[in-house]
Amino acid sequence: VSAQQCLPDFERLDCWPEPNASEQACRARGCTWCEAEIDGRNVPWCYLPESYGYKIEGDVRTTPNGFSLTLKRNTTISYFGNDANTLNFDAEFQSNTRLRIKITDGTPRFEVPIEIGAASGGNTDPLYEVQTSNSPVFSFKVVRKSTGAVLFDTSVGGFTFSNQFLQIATRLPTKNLYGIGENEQHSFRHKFDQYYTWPLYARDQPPSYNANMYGVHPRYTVLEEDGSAHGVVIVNSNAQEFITIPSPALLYRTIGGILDIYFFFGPTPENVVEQYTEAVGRAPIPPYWALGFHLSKYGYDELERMKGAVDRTAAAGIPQDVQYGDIDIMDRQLDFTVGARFSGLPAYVKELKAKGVKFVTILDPCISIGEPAGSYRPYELGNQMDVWMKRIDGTPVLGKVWPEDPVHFPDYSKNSTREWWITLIKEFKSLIDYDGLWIDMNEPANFVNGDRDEGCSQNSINNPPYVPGIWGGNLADKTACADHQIEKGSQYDTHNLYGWLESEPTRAGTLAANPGKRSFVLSRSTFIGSGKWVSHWLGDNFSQWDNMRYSIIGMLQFNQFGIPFVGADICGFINPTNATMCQRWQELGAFYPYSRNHNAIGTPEQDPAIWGPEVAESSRKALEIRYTILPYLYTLFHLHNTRGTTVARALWHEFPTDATAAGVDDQFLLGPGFLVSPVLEEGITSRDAYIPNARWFDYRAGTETFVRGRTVNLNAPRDYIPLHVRGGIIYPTQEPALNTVLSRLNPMGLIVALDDNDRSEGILYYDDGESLDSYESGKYYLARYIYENGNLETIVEHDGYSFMSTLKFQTVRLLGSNASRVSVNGKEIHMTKSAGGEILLSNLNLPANKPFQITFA
Ligand code: MIG
Repeated sequence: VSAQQCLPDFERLDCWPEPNASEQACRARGCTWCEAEIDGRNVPWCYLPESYGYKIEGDVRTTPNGFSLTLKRNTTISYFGNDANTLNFDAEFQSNTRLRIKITDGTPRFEVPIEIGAASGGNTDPLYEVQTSNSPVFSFKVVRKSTGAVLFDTSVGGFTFSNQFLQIATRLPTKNLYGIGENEQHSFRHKFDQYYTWPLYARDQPPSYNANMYGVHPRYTVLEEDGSAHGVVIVNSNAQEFITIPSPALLYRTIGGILDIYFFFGPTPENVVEQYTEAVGRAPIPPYWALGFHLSKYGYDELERMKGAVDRTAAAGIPQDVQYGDIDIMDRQLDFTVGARFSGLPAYVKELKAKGVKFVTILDPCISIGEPAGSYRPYELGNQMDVWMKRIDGTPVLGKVWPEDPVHFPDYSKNSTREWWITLIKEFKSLIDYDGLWIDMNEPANFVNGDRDEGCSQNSINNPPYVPGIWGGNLADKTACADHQIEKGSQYDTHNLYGWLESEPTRAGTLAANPGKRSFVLSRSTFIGSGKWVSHWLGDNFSQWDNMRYSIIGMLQFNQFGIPFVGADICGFINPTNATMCQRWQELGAFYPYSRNHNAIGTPEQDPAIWGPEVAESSRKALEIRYTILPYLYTLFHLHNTRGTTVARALWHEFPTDATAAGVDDQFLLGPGFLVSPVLEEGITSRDAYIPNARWFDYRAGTETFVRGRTVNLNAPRDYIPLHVRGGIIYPTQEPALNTVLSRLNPMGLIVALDDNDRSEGILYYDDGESLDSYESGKYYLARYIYENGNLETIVEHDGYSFMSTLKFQTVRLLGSNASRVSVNGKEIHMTKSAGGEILLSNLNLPANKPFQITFA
């Protein structure tokens, strides 16, 4: 092929994904070989011809909610053999905003055992249409009707459906692509300057560029030209990868299952998450205490050091709601035990709880088989109940993890395992009175590849013809063999579901252990829909400034994945941190939805008080702001639970037509209006920040920013994180305290920030913070606050939480008004106005559950 006839570098669909491409082999496969013009951009030299794929056979069949087609294979090119000759293509218009495209080959193949929730809103007026074409081969387009934008377009080619290699590619309408995880990404918006591969396969893997990490979320959002957004999820649990193609296009490959693709049409970015979580499930509202600050370390080594950290934190006046125990509290790292060095821990946990501090402890899935017969109940009972992952011959898999002796991996897809796990979790409660659980190593992680004694046998499951670009290059790398079995299937199909399958039983266990109370479970490995059971931390990050920066991207991604309760290990996990980094990280981490400082074994302690007064003070001040806005944050979780909206939010979710906002990923919002602009570099005391086009006020001083739609340099001394509130939103607050048991008794307040029309509106959801079904049983308080024409009014929507009557609204901060007089419920009172223009009302003494009216003039 002469150079002129070559497809341009950035439009090629790789025909040789496996190693050792050669011209001869490429041609033998029926593909085109053309050297790339540009080096170093991962351009494939062997690529598919345009006419590759399937042809529609027969007529379109109308189905109750869409249509289906039969496709016949129309190529002799085969990547790895075993191509399906006949496919069924099914388009189901599930609602006006949700489309499902399902492609199967009519043979029994693995399908992810996930429940997808029904779509609301009917399907009589879809925002989209699906067009099919048969020329030169079958392809389909998904089009947004209102704009004509082509959101998905497989005419780019490459469609393949074989036994162990499935592939689909689409053109992208813009380069505003976000999502696909879990990977460490260096920009929230994907880059299109070259081909990038994003492998997805659950792995015990600290954040590293291009590595497949703990969880699997084959999901992305695209922001379209006009600011509309759509989301796509491919429900598949095999080893897989996405490749971004500069044209721009996206290529997806998986090595099993089916192609089951859901589209969510927004049109706003938040609508996309609402629709996605309607399908895959929403997170229940967390216990209130879980929104406080968490402190953890792997390797306290002895109880006294854990106590020291807790005492230091309190002595520095730093709020703390939760203390953690890691595997070093166990007896020789055996689940459900407490070791001798921590024999005082159960009593200490009671002490902590008396002070209002909760305790969360860790569980690994693997169970040691080496304890003397009859002495280790998790193993004995597990054997009795037959709960283990199996080798192909039916004997339990042997792995090597933290316990000294070999381990078995529980098969959480089995009912008996669920019962076994719940029983142990319940019994454990009488050993140690924990409040929540942390499930780690559930990729599942293994220190040897495959079975400890037998390795993995050579077969097409363990050694498939193609392995996506996962680290280690082998499906068994740091985990079980692909042909190891759980009830729901082989690891080949279910590996990525392991943590997801463990999550629901763990949640059920905590619910059984704490009857009537909400569950808190933190999981390392997650999959589509995990948010309805667990929260997530971003894993074993490094104590490095760049890792601090990437944590914002991870947090924003997981909010799009429907797991809003997420954060990174504050100050970093691996390697020693330092005072200046920890100071800045504590300031940032105070605004993660999930705020925990956690640290590896063998590294110096890094709790916020250990660095001396300066870091301690900065941490205290940032966390006190977190605690002040907890009613707002808590309400955001309620809104997530009931509507599916995000908690931590990218700027472009609120300003989708703002081209600059689309690229901002070093700042974020909590909800619609609380803007966090952290310092993410060493040694600087100011930063450039983007202020979208709205009215904004400095959170602390209440002064109006007056800059809008521009980047501005913000002053940020070492002890200070820039925070702004957006006009148009009312933020409910409550005075901070050392923990939420105490802060929940404190006076409440409102921050009323006015928009361009001198209007503002907000919501407060409040309940006892711990009962399982507060909302469902009506035991909550819900009010809307509206400021309009100088009037601040309460609309009590629901008054079902009796304790609310004992709380008082004491302060109102009005930002952006030039009023000079104020009356409360008809009676004029005194107000103060700061130099910066903030109007402050204090000592209001208004019962928090009674409507009030405040009039400004
Ligand atoms: O191989 O339990 O990500 O948070 O401290 C390390 C010990 C095992 C990994 C977790 C980390 C935890 C650590 N675990």
